[in-house]
Amino acid sequence: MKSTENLRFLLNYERLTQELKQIADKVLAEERITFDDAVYLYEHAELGYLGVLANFIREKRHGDVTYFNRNFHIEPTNVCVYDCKFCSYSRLIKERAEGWEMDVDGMMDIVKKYDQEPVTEVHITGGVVPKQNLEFYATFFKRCKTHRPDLHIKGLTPVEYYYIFKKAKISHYDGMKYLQSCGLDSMPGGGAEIFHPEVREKIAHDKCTAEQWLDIHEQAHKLGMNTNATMLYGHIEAYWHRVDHMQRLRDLQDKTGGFQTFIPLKFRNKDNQMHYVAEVSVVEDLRNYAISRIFLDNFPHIKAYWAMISRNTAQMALSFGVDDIDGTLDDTTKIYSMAGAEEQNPAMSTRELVELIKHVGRHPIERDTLYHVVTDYKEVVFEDENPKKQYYSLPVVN
Ligand code: V47
Ligand code: SF4
Repeated sequence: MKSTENLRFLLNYERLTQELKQIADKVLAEERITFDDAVYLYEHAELGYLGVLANFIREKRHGDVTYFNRNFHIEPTNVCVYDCKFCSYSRLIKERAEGWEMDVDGMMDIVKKYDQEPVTEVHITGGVVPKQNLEFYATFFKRCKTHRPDLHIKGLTPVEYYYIFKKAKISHYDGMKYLQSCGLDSMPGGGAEIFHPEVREKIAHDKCTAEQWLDIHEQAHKLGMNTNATMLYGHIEAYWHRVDHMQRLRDLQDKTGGFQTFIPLKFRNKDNQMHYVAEVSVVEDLRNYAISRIFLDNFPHIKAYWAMISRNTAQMALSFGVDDIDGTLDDTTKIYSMAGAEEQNPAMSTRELVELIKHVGRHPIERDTLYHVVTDYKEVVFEDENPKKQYYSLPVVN
């Protein structure tokens, strides 16, 4: 473990502003930083400083371990009743009539395609349409669990749930309880965008509010489900909007402890109504990962979605607070490729992902949804790989 003195040396401590010194002292003493501290970091802290502090927290909690999960995605529809300005779905559909709406059989056909694959999770996400209502998902969850009981169902977001519970005239708690009894295991982090109404009303004016999003997660946590949270950053929001977003998540996490992972999602501007908004730089992506790792002290994991930010940025993110990389197998999630994601063909084999992690001196572990170890790849040598091959290793400061 790096000593505090050595970390201060790496921070160039004596040359820091008083504010940056105080924030560094708090982080090194494992104390919580405030809202104002986080805004100050966004406005004034440079990349190296943030990397040292975020990596200190990351290594304290997870050492060199970097998690990944083998899952597959189902997008039941790409049509949507909502009109989020950043979304590349709705506009393309209207213009090119490229919409699809699956039925339960169609979704089961996708599940069955993976019968012989060692996947542990199905991640379900997509648009919102009237036909895919409470009974539609209840039927699908039941059939999926009957077909493959060990497959973890990480399904839908409060955007869908708010819509279908309202139509079914059922409370958030009762709706989540019912779907849990049908086989739903956990919830992904989508639909959060930016919570503050000043931004939310401009980019996602007609879907669930921040309060509704947070309440549905709270009910899921009460039922013992683990969930994730995202933040769509790098568009029209100010830094303090990002901090406000994370503050609301940190507060709920203090109350319930049900969040597992925070996933910052970089806004991509292709083929959507916000195409005129420039995308932020890779440096800003790394700063954002680091500040979220520092601020969200009660979140166990920070995840990078490599298909969205590129393989190289994902590797760098592992030194800026990230301990989890999403997406293996054939992750063909259309929502990102349509929006201009770095990887237009976002498929990576397990071997490629393991090597990507090892190349930056980290220790790859395949996990299940709840972070139980499935396979430890530290010593695994792939067929035809040179066992003497040396991976780059980070220098250790004692
Ligand atoms: O809520 C839509 C985002 C999210 C764009 O929980 C965009 O494990 C960038 O939440 N540019 C859905 N992002 C995906 C999601 C997710 C992804 C990976 C893992 C997990 C998890 C959850 O996609 C939406 C929205 O914030 N999105 N359009 C865009 N143009
Ligand atoms: Fe619909 Fe989700 Fe796209 Fe918004 S982001 S329009 S809710 S699919």
